[in-house]
Order: sequence, then C-alpha cells, then structure tokens
Amino acid sequence: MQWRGKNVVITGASRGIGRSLALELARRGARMILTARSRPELESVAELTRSLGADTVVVASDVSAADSASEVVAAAAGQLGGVDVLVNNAGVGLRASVDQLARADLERVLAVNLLGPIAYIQAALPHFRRQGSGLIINLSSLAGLMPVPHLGGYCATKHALVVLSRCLRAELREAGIRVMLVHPGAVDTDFRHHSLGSPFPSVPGRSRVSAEQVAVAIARAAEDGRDEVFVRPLDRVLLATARLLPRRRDRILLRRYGRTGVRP
Ligand code: NJP
Repeated sequence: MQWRGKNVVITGASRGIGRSLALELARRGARMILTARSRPELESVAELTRSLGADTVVVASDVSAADSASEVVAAAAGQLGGVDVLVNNAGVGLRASVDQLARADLERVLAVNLLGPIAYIQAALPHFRRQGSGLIINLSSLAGLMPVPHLGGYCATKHALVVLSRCLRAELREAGIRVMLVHPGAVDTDFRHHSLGSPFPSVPGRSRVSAEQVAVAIARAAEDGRDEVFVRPLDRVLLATARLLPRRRDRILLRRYGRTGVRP
C-alpha cells in the first residue's frame, strides 16, 4: 500500500507515537483526521502536518465516549471524502499489582485501550467494506504478548487487543481489509507520566526507542503489507527467549517493574 492520497484516522495524535506518525505520514503524502482530547496540542500537530502539505482535520474527542468513533469517522468521510486507514493508537497505562488493582482504573484502561478501538473499528468497517479495501492498525505492546508483573491490568487490555485483532484479521481476509498489529517495547514518550496507578519506575535509556522510530516502522510495514510489526529485530528475540525461560523472564521483569517509581 502507498500512503499518498490515503485518508487516515489517527487516535491519540496529540503527542507521542500518534504525533510522530502523523508527521511521518504527512511526509509520505497522506491526508488525515487527528483526534485526541486536547485540542490545542492537536492543532499544533495539524499546523505541522499542513506545513508538510497534508490536508488535515482535527476533531477533539475522548475515544471512550459513546459517540466518539461515529463522530470522528463521519468527519473523515464528510471532510476528506472517505477513510482508508484507521490507526487505533490512543492508549493509557496502568501500574498496580493485581491485588491492588482499583476497579475504576481497570474500567478506564479497558474503555480506552480496548472498547475504544472496537468502537472505531465498527465505525470504519462499513466504509472499508463499501470500497472493498482498508487497513486497521492497532497499537498493542510487547506487554500484550507476555506478562509483565505490576502491569497486569494494562497487559490484560493489550492481550485482549491482540487476540481481537487476530480474530478480526481472519474474519476480514476475504474482504480485502487488512489488520496490522504493532508491538512496541518501551518508547521514549510521556506515556508513563500519564499512566494510572502508582508511578512507573524509569526504564534504562538503552532499552527505549524513539516515537519517530515507531512511526517509521509502522509506515514501512503498511507499505510492505506486513501483519505484525516489531520495532526492533531484537524485540522478536527477546520475546522468544522470554517464552523459553518464563521463570527467568518473571524475575527480570519483576526486578524492573516492581521497583518504586518516581512521579515526574
Ligand atoms: O503515549 P502518550 P504513547 N481519548 O501518553 C491520547 C502504546 N505503547 O504515544 O487525549 C482520546 O505519549 C493522548 O492524548 P490526550 C500505548 O499503549 C506505548 O507512548 O490529548 N485520546 C495522546 O495523544 C498506546 O496505545 C509504549 O491526552 C486519548 C495519546 O493518546 C500507544 O502506544 C510502549 C485518550 C497517548 O500519548 C501510544 O502511546 C508500548 C482518550 N481517552 C505501547 N487517552 C511506550 N510509550 O513505552 C489518551 O509497548 N489519549
């Protein structure tokens, strides 16, 4: 798939990975609808994408709100003339041991990380089916493929998104609609500072990738028609090793994520 001329909906586009992806896709000739809750931050991203030549529409919305998906997808159809790609990127973290999980926090991460993407998919699918093509890109995490102690609630939402996306991929294979899953590791964004629960411990710099690296990996994977995206080749190796040595994996991750964190 080529990005030039494609109409792309990006959720969580006000900062972090969503912002970098908007800029990367603008450089590749896409047109876009950017959504997140904070309008001023979205407007400043839109100013940059427009300066790169991309038609850009901004809709401030909370992905967990009942009518968010239908409003944003309708805006894409009405103002850009259609929707070709949906990127479910908006997400929120949650750090708490399972015995300390607050129900309200768990409901919030489920609403943003799982129910929001499902609503957006359901709103976009009629457009994709009519045109006989479309691409859904769901941002999961390495934490959606393996258990991370003290991130159980977050992992549960991302594991669910992984399984849902793979079911959807099978359901849509004959319809010409693709489903891509992205599995980043730690990314250098403000994600940890916006997470619910207790503060995240810092992750060593060498383990993190930049939001720009994630954006380029997504853009290229869509062009290459890949289904599952790891940002670094090393991540696949880490995952395979973690599966082979589960007790060692648990000890290492517990040391890293069980530490006391610091609020920014
Ligand atoms: O996070 P951050 P990232 N309704 O916090 C928006 C996954 N991931 O870019 O609403 C609508 O910088 C928020 O905007 P605003 C992660 O799970 C990350 O790092 O204005 N939008 C902002 O634009 C997530 O799915 C890491 O506050 C909502 C954006 O979402 C994706 O990558 C590792 C919203 C979040 O920007 C992007 O994360 C990994 C709502 N209710 C997976 N709530 C990592 N960073 O280490 C939030 O494996 N947003």
